Amino acid sequence: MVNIVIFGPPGSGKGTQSQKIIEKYGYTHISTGELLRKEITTGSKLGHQVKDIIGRGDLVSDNLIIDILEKEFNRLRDVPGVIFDGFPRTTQQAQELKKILNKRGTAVSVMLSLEVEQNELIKRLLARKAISGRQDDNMVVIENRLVIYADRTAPVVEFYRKAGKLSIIDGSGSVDDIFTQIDNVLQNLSKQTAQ
Ligand code: B4P
Repeated sequence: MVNIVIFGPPGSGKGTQSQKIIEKYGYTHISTGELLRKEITTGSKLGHQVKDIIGRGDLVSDNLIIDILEKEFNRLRDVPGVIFDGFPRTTQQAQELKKILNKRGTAVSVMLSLEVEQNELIKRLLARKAISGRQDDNMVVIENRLVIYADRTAPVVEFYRKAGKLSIIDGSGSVDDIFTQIDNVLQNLSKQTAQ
């Protein structure tokens, strides 16, 4: 089973590139951001708990998100691959993901780290706000999300670098050009697995 961690700052295109991977490879997508937004939309207890946290651009607690992720992952049966989008976002989450996958006899195959300059990230998120109306896509909250990304999330790259799983992707071009880089990495991965 292929396990892809798609990683990068807010607006780096994790969701966009995940859709391209799904179209080509048929992998299952687990986006923790989408799972949380669904809870908010349905007005669940969990949704109420996380609404303000997401609205401020803060991270929800590790315990809460690890629990959500584990339940979602354990629901999957016989899938060829999984894309973890927006998880892990802290080193503790990365350690827990390793344990969750180990229990199923599998491991992270690759981390695709999308690198994009800050001005471009802000431009993309403000453009998305006009279409999606996402509560966390406004200038004040975007700035907080970027600070939190730098402080708490960016160090996760080192975890996967040390494990020899890191693949850096230039996330600044067109959607198709970025996907070409990702596709090359995934094709090499399947060649290695086939050997
Ligand atoms: P997410 O939903 O993961 O929010 P995100 O980081 O902004 O990523 P998203 O997928 O939306 O954006 P993308 O990079 O695809 O999380 C939301 C919140 O949930 C977090 O802030 C946090 O509070 C909470 N949360 C989620 N997971 C958590 C965890 N593990 N631990 C704790 N809290 C957690 O950017 C897409 C935008 O860029 C789109 O508008 C797209 O059209 C555009 N775009 C993409 N590629 C482009 C390109 N090449 N050129 C131009 N535009 C492009």
